[in-house]
Amino acid sequence: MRIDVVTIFPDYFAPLTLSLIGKAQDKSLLDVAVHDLRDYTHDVHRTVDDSPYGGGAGMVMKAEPWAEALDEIIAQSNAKPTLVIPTPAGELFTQSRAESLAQTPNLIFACGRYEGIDARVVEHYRGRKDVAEVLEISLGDYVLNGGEVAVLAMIESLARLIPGVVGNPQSLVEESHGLDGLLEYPVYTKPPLWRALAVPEVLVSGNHARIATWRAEQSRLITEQRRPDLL
Ligand code: 6GU
Repeated sequence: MRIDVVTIFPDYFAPLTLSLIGKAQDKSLLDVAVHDLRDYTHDVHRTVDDSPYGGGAGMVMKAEPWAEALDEIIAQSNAKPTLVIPTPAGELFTQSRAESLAQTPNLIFACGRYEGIDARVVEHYRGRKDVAEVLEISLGDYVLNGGEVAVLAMIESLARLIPGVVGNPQSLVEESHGLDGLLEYPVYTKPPLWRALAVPEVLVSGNHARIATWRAEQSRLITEQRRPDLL
């Protein structure tokens, strides 16, 4: 999978060289290229923003550098890319969205800052269905200063679903938002007694059927308590 990220803060993406995502890049399962939006400006100040039409607080990112960057990246793509624009005004990012993005050979993330990107950029690429699929995606109902942190989260969650990135594929099934759509059951390791707290007896019973039943019950209880909307 090829991922292109456009941002005015390329340094935000340094963590992608670490851990499983870094190893995935070493193994060529994943190829992440980060582009500085300011490289697509032509004035001495490398201007990427301007004041909003209609007035109001903050600045808006200019359409021209975005289009130059995106046109170049799209032209270099082998397959038709999916263009993801992180915005708190987008559709909610979910595990099922991560699963579908993990199957996309070419992803482009356009990280907006300030009050967002001139709306004509999305309008333009939405109208060019021959060259890209456009998605506006939000991580949740809160506001970040820009798309960078959201894109790091999206890349981590989709990259771990690419075959070979996570060592044991079974660990992708038995986790929160896994196959059953429930939250994960609690987990324990040695020692069996720690600060007067014992590991639940069933887990040391060796009875795999009882263990599976207990875990399914725990998942349901925890989901009921914390996220009844998932049931
Ligand atoms: Cl994707 N971007 C920004 N700027 N804020 C957010 C978000 C995205 N998701 C939640 N808050």
